[in-house]
Amino acid sequence: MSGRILLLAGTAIGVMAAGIASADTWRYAFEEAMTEVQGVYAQKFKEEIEANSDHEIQLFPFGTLGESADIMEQAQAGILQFVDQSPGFTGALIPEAQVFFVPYLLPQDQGQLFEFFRTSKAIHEMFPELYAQQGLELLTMFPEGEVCMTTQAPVHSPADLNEVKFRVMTNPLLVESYKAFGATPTPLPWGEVYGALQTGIIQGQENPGFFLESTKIYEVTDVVTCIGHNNFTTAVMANKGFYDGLGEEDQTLIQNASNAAFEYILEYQQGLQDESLAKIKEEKPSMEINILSEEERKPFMDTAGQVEETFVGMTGDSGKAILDQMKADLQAVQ
Ligand code: 6CS
Repeated sequence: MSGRILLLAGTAIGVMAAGIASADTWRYAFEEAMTEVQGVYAQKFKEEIEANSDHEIQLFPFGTLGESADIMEQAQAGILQFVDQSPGFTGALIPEAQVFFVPYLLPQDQGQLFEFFRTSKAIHEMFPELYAQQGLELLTMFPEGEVCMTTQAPVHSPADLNEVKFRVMTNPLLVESYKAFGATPTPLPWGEVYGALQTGIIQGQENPGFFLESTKIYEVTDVVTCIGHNNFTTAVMANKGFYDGLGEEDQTLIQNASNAAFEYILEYQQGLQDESLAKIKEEKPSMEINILSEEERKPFMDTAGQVEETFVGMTGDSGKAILDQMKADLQAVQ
């Protein structure tokens, strides 16, 4: 080997060893449109990465690369560097992530909810290990808004959900939860929901206010019912092989971008639920929007213990440990 080649090889090894970052393009897919909550988060993340490095982020909103299950597969395979998949779809892969579907576990007070997501040991210390076992570096989890039901007919009690085929995300615990609410749960990927409501295959579904408005789900349902049972949680991850292979500088860049986007998306959600419900009413004045009273909520709340037991039955010691830690974390912010 000539002296010149040796010198070049030596320089290349030196560059790699020092972890000096090259300008790369990283692909990031999410389950919503660019202007919806996951899209707003992703745009802020991209802005932070690009402002603080020579890297570029390519964003792939819902539909461009398939359904939630498809983008998760692509992230695990390393075709995507980043993915946003909500626990509603991660249940098969990480059963413990279904804890977010125990009804009435998360606080309805937004201040407490945000503080829980900022400080929770279950989220920041326990879930990363479970995601890592699936080849994923968990970067963040954040709430997207209070989940409300939309149906064809008013719902004031579990009896009103009798015989209602109700779409849920593909998550066994959510199925159990809606059974306990009195409905006939039907798990479907998001892309099939509007058409299934339109053709009458299903008669109801649930989602946060902004999503009910942006996806025009009010065109194919007539009543919104809010019972305070949950807040939609999502998770952003990196492919673990990709993340572990980065230098410290790039890992810090990603953590900083993730933290900045997390605070940004919480701020973005101030007042969003009420604004979204008001917009729905404006678009379709005949839409009935019912916020159930404490008394009406009670029979729904009474199902929580039974769903919690089912969760522990499905996930064993590991699920119980997550649930207990979450309860301790929630206690700390209440
Ligand atoms: O219900 C769903 O499937 C979708 N809901 C939201 C708020 N985000 C993405 C998810 O696919």
